[in-house]
Amino acid sequence: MTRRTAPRTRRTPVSRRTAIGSALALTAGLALAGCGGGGDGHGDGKPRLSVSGAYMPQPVTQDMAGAYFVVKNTGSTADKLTSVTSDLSKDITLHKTTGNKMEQVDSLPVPANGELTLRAGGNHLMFMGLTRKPTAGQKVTVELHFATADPVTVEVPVKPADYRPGK
Ligand SMILES: [Cu+2]
Repeated sequence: MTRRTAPRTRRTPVSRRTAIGSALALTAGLALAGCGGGGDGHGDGKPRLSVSGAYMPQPVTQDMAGAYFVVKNTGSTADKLTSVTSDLSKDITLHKTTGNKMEQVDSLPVPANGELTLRAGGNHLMFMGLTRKPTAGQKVTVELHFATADPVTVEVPVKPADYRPGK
């Protein structure tokens, strides 16, 4: 990718060819790392999103609930989570937490070849004015909307209020 791998200092033809060869190998390696093994259309410049680890702690009241998940992007283009819809609430907002203060944001970034993580004490969804009170064992259907990628529908399992992933 960079010229730095092929310095222009005194080179014989043989070593120059070697340097060019390494540069090509490096470029191919980067292209492979960027595709993330996501099937066809490598390098098409689109975000490739998948959602995992979703859960909603059983809300204490019908006033408010939160939800967490991870959005993985194996594409080489960044995206943004811009809104969420669900039949559970007409008022769903995106929040980030800085220190112990949470604030509403217009979007949450999904980096290229990276992840957006929503977790307790960090980024989260906030559902206000619930249409029902979900209980552990049920599922809540939410649709995630992104700036670029198509919407993703997620069946979010409702967990006990004190549930923490990996415990
Ligand atoms: Cu919040």
